[in-house]
Amino acid sequence: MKQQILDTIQKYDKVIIHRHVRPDPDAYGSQGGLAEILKASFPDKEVYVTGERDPELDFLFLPDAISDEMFQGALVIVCDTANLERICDERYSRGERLIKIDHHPNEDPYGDLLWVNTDASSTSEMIYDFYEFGKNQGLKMTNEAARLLFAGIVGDTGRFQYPSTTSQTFHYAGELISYDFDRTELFNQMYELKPHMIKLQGYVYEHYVMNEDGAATVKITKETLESFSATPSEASILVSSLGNIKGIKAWCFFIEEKDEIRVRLRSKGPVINKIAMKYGGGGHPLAAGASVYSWEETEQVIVDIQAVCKE
Ligand SMILES: [Mn+2]
Repeated sequence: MKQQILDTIQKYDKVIIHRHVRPDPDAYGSQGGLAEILKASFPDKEVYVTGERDPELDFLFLPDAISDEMFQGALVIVCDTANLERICDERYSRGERLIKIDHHPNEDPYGDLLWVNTDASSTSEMIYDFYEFGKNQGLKMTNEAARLLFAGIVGDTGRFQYPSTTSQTFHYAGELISYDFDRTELFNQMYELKPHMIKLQGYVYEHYVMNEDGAATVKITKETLESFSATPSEASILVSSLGNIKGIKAWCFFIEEKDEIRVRLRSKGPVINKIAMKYGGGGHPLAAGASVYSWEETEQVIVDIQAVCKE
């Protein structure tokens, strides 16, 4: 598959790379890392990154402005995105060919070429793997590509803590840090929290509820967000903060947005993406998300989380 993808890239003069909505460092990292590798390897090609800008991730890069016409005859590659609905920038279908590169379960096998590796910690790890595979066929790594891929791996592994981290992950991360970028600055950009966020984290620690089976939830209403001057996407950054509570097995943040309540699920063992799917969402077995449309509905989600923790 890697050879087919490389052959296809070589055939096209123009490559447009997408990622998922509500981006995280792996979405940006795999998208931008691949773009940087392709730009360095094929200076004659036009390579673009598209998708709505997320100000929280400006330290990684700013997406390109792309007109509709630019999709004509382009090769479109989508990174880190399990299903079509989650692709950021719906013009992905306007290209000539579509490639999916992802590490989520392949629930929605879209695209003309698909490379899905659920054993990879991150799509950024897969992009490094792709570079390794193609470096004797002209693929070049750059300092900037290394910085972006490292950010993606760090983000999706929770700084190398999650079980998805393998010896290959460490091996690739080790290769990546041999490139010239400021790792300390990158970690600060990824993990420093503004003072209002630390206060909101305090609210989360004070208000989460956990039962004897280790099922925990916290509800963050619009009013709460307003009182901390925080946005829903800022609140979702705190989801992992409950993970170090002794005895916790699975947990959920309910974050009220304009017309919906985002359900952000995390787990240390019980499979929670089935719960997400039940509510029209999806994700990994231990990290998933969905949306519900009333606070009554959140009660049913809580029952579901408690059930998987009891099993
Ligand atoms: Mn990912």
